[in-house]
Order: sequence, then structure tokens, then C-alpha cells
Amino acid sequence: DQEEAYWKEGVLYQLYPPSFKDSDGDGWGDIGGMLEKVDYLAELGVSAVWIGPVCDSPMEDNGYDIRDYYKIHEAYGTMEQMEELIAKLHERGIKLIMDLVINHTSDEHEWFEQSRLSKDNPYRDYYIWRPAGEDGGPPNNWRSFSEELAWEFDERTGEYYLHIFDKKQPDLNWESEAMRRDIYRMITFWLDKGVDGFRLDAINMISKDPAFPNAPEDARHPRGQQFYKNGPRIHELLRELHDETFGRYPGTLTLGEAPTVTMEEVVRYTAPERKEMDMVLQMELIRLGKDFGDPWKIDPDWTPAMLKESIVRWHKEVFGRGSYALYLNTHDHPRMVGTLFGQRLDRQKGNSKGLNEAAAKAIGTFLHTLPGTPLVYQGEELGMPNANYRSPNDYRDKATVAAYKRLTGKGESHDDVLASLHARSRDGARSPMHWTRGEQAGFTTGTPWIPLNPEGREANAEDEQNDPLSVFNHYRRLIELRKQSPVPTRGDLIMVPLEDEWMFAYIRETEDERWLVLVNFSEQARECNINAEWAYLAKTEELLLGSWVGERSDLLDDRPFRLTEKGCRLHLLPYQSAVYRLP
Ligand code: TEU
Repeated sequence: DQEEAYWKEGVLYQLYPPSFKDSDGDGWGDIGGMLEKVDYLAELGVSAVWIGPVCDSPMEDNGYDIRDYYKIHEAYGTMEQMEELIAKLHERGIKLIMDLVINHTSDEHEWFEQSRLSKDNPYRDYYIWRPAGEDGGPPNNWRSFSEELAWEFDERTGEYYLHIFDKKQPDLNWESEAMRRDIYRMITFWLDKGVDGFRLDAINMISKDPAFPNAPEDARHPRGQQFYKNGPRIHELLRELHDETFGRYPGTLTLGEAPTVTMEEVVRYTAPERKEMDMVLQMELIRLGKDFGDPWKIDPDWTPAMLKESIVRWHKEVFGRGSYALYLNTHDHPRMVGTLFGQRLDRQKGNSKGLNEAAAKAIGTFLHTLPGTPLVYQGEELGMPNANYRSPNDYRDKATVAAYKRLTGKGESHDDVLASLHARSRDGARSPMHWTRGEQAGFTTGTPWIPLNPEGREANAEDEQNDPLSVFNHYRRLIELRKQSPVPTRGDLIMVPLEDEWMFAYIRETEDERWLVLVNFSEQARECNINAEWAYLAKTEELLLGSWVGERSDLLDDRPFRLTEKGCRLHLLPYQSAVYRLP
């Protein structure tokens, strides 16, 4: 009974289909490419792979706009290949988690094409239609994620439809029972194909406040979110969804994307006895440096301190009661290496390989030793830096392209706007995977749909698989460590208080075993005093794993503790990380 579910002790991997691997030379990743790389994923040691949406779509939002849930998008391949992928992953002991986009569909989905035809069409209430507001304008003042109005006027019936995301992504109406039945039928179709679980896109947004009230004009972006995130019927709807679909297929994993939640809500979503979802994504760490008002800049005063607060709060209030997955990189945010850590755009310094590699390893050590299931985003395990595009034409994301126009239109200089896009555009994480050092980084034989990162090609799978000191092998060892000991899965978390905001020291402990983890998130060597009560930590000798800038040279002393007359000092090299077993 000590055994944990694979999704607690294992590591999850996020595969972003358009940019993972192209097998047919059209420049777009595909299932054929995924099939080629199953061995790679097995070597890394991940337990499950979440693949982004691969269903038929006009690709306005890279598949988060589904036109047909029952069909694989042509550029990705065929249903037979999808079945082959499930089987091949299973042979290697890896689960397949699909992306389930059911808050909205594409406006090209047949349901929507019907829905917009007339007010009495049987599909009318599959979507959210409202007449104009009192002033003859939109029904309320909500704004979408793309910073425009969340309502689109449709001339044929003279009403507006709601779209929390792009206007090409109308929101489904979860108040419609017929709509819900159709969704459940579709999910069952995929469960019967043998998929092991679902990442539920924007799932805490499916229950809207039926009054659709106006939001305060100065409300946080996106305006109106308090009326549809964690809405009035959300728990009831999730329970029904569970009972009608996943609940009938024991062992199915559900991972909810639920931005902006309280800890109480996380527990309600994921407490096993409530039968809603297994886990949610912890979406706070990714906000490091971003929560200060400007959606296109990084907070100049950020430090990693905010990570500490978030980690401690989730551990204290959720750990053991509900479950969550932690990530530091994903397809919706620039990569941390190259923006916040490592060689940063604003300070070109040479030696980027050393800094980026060390920063990537520090991030890896941190992610795999905290409470919560680690979720690794493709390329992170290679230390790929954020794509440093030099032209606005290199960007593909609609919101990014619109922002470039808006910001230059306001008079900001081309260079400043490019720096903003590098800092915040989600395309920075979407450049193609680096498989080799060769042509097109081994991603395609054609022209990639989005340019390769002009930098960082030394971070590639082929070179790193053969290099024992690579980021890839660091991640492989971290994943292995989690399998060997219950400490990272189940251990309690005790933060060692440090005066330095850039260094972390924490203990994970079960009844039988204790680990000490040290991380320096700064590119400088740092040191600080440790209170006398913690001085015993200096006696630790059993290093399970370590990394630091210069680790290839042997010139530097990597021992972190220095005993002084009064007690002890902690001294960490740039981006040093270490995991010790305590006596
Ligand atoms: O994202 C939903 C979401 O609310 C956030 O991820 C947010 O859009 C993002 O962090 C902006 O900073 C999901 C998908 O992950 C995203 O790719 C899709 O565009 C979106 O849903 C719509 O399906």
C-alpha cells in the first residue's frame, strides 16, 4: 500500500506536436515524428507524455481550436498512426495523455456552423448567444485573452457569441445537456482507443455566471474572468463529466488546466473522494517576473523569492489533500533559460553555453525535488534557450503579431518591441526541437513552420545523449532518482531560512530518509550565514547529484558549506544545485 500512482512518483513530459519532430518534410511536426522518438522518451525515463491537440483544426491557435474531435489533423497523420503511437508508447511503459479542449471549439466546427444559422437551430444553445446590451453594444464589457472584446457580433441572427479566447474559438455552453452528452460521447470514443488520460484545457472556465455581469473597467486582464473562472456550477459539472466518462475507465489520469485558483479550490478539484479530477497544473511558478501589470515586459525587480512563497503555500495547503503538477516551462510562456536565467538577452556576455547549461540543470534539480509531480516541457531536458528571434516576421502566434503592431503603433521602437516579444511571447518556447547539430537541427528536411532558434544549437539531443555531463543526462538522473526513493514523492518539505533571495535550501523527509536540496538561481557565486541550529547540515557528505557552472573544469571548489567560528556559511557557485542524503 506504500506504492504511489505513476503520476505521483513518475515524471510527466509535455510534447508540443507542431514543433517536436517532422517525419515527412512539410515543416510541421507529426505523429510519424513522435513514433521515431518513442525510444528517446523511454531513455529519458518519463512515465507519461501529454501531447498537445492533434485533432482536425484550422490551426488558428495550433489546434486549441478543434473542428472535428473524431479526426486527426491531416498534417499530423492518420488515426491508424495515432493508434500505433498509443501501442508503441505502451510497449515502452509510457502512458499517453491527450489534450482535451472542451471549453470552446473552432468556429469551423459543425456544431457552430449550425448554431449560427438561426435562433431555433437545434445546435443554437451549444454556444453562448446574447442580444446586444442596453446601449445597443455588446452584452457586457468582458475582454478576451487576446485583449479584444470577448463578444463577436454575428449578422445572420443579430446576436453576439461569447469567446473567452480568440473570436475563432467560440465558448461551448455547458448549460446545454445535449451539448454535454455529445462531449461525453466523444471522450468515450478516445478512451476506447486506449488513451490513458487527458489534460483538460481551460477547464475551470466552463461554468459562466448566468447573469453575465459587467466587470469593473479597470479589472485585471482578461477583464471579466471572475465571472467564468471557477464559476457557480463548476464542481457539479466536473463531477458529471467524471462520472459519465473517465470514472468508467479506472486508472485514467485527468490533469486540469485551471488558471487562477485558491488553494481551497485546488483541494476541491482534486481530492480523490470528490471524483472531479486527479490533479491540476500549478500555474503560479511560471508567472515569475510577470505579475506587475505589463503583459509584454519582465518585472525589472524580480527575484526567485516568489517561487518560495508559492511552493510553501501549495505544500502546506494542498499536499496530501489534493494533487498538482509543477512546471517551469510550457508552450504558453517563453522558456526560463534565456529570459530569466542563464544568458539573458539584455546582457550578452559570451560563455552562454556554460551559463545556460548550468541554469537549465539548476531548474531541473529544483523541479524534480519539490512536492508535486514534475512536468517537463520538450527541449527543457536539453537546456534549449528561449528562441531569440530577430524579426517580427519570425513570430507566428496571433496575439504576438497583434502586439507588435499595437506597440510599434504606440511609438515604441522596433528594437524595444522585439525585446518585449522575446521576453513574453509564447512563440519563444515553440521553436522546433533540436535533435542534432545538423541542418534544421534534425527537426525537418523541409522548411519549419516557425524558424529555428538562431541560437543555442549546442543544446541538442544527439550531442547530449552522448555526454554524461549534459543537461539531458542530468534530467535522466533526476527522473531515475525519483524512482529509487519515495522522498521526492511523499516527503515533507522543510525550508531552511536563508537571508539570500537567490538561494534555496530545503529538506525533504520521510520517516526513513532525509534529503537536503541546495539551489543557487543566480549567475553569481553567493554566500550567506546559516543559523546555528542548521549548522549540522554542514556535515552532509553523501552527494546524490550536483551541478554548477564550470563543472567541466574541476577548477572550482563545489563544497557549499564553510564552518566559521560562529557557525556556518553557505556558499554556492553560479547556478549550483545539489541533492544530498542526510545522515
Ligand atoms: O491556455 C489557457 C490559459 O488560460 C492560459 O494558459 C493563458 O492563455 C496563457 O497562459 C496566456 O498567458 C490554454 C492553452 O494552453 C493555450 O495554448 C490555448 O491558447 C488556450 O488554452 C485556448 O485553448
